[in-house]
Amino acid sequence: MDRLDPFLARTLARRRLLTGGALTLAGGAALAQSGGMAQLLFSSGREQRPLTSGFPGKGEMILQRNRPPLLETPLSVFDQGVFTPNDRFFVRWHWADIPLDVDADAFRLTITGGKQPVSLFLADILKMPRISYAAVNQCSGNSRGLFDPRVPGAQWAHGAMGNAMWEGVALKTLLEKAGVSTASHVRFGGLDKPLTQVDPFEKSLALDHAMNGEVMVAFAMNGEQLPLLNGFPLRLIVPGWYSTYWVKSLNQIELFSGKDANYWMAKAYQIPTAAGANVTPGTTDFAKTPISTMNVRSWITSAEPGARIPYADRLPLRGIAMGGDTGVKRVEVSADGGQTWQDAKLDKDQGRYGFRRFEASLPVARGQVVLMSRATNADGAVQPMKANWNPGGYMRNCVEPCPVEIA
Ligand SMILES: Nc1nc2c(c(=O)[nH]1)N[C@H]1C(S)=C(S)[C@@H](COP(=O)(O)O)O[C@H]1N2
Ligand SMILES: [Mo]
Repeated sequence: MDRLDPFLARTLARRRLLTGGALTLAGGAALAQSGGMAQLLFSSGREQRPLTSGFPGKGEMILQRNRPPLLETPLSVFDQGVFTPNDRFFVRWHWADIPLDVDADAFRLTITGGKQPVSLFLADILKMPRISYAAVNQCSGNSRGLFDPRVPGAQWAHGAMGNAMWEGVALKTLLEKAGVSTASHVRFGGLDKPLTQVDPFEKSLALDHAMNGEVMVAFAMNGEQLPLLNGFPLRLIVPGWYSTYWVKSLNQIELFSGKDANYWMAKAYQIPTAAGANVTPGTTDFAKTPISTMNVRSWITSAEPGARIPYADRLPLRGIAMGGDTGVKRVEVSADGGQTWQDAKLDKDQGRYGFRRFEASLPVARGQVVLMSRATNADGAVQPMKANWNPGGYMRNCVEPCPVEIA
């Protein structure tokens, strides 16, 4: 039987971000706030951020920066389901000149450096064989605001991540159309542009990785076309890898040989080669390598840090875990700051690159309680108790204490 297919029935609709109204993203005008403030617990204490519903296609988000937009997903959203709704999915752009209006009929994806140049309309791509899977999109600097001592960069709490069901064409299929010759790498670029004479935001992958059949050029997210702020009409999905590689509004693919000298590969997004991407705080002189695969993490989502919870002799807990570049094998929970642990019940497996929900119920007494969750992935990697540190604020994956008051 034919699957209901909203993408072939009609081509992707033209996406226009600014339709007038109060918000002029491009002009950097003040945002209409929805009133509330988010309380984020950073390493140096609580900080407030405005909540906003002022961005087109987005519900209530934590406003980290206006232009270009950095919008964080409130933790409570992750408590509502294993997939992060498109209208609550975090947003991150590097350059202020982001696409505000894309004509889906005129849009083209070009592939150069192969045996023949290829230029594809969206309609062409929609006719190609598709793949689909769940995968977590997580910023390399997710949870950076919890680094101690603090480091510069976007001060995210834990909401610079989201899990979606992605659908698109395997990058391999597209590269085969171009004819892979002797290239060693593949570079990806999007429609956004820097305002000054600096390197555009471009990332590259080794050819073997690009051809693994999993790396995807996606046109759909959770069964809908991509929101413009999340990369309409096409974005790269590199499952298991940090989202710095997940180039949005992807319109250029280039096969090349040799080392990528672009700033975003050669200079930015470098992590220490040391275990756990961990160096002594303050150190800047260490062996570096480009960030790549994600690590195992978990979060309690049924309570926010600092919450007051009415007393009952057992406290029900819920949360989410991710394995990094493999599945989640186990999640343990603690209500005594990590002295004793109990296995949580894992919810349905949605695929090894996605979130896995868990739940548990723990005996608690009245007073201050520190809740924790600790995940183990399919490779046996366990979240460490101690946080890592590096100057970029990358790859945090320690057990996150969630202090609450049972009253
Ligand atoms: N074209 C383009 N793609 C991009 C970026 C960008 O600045 N431009 N930022 C990357 C980074 S660092 C992140 S964290 C993710 C954010 O994806 P999202 O906005 O869909 O959540 O997009 C990635 N892809
Ligand atoms: Mo990022």
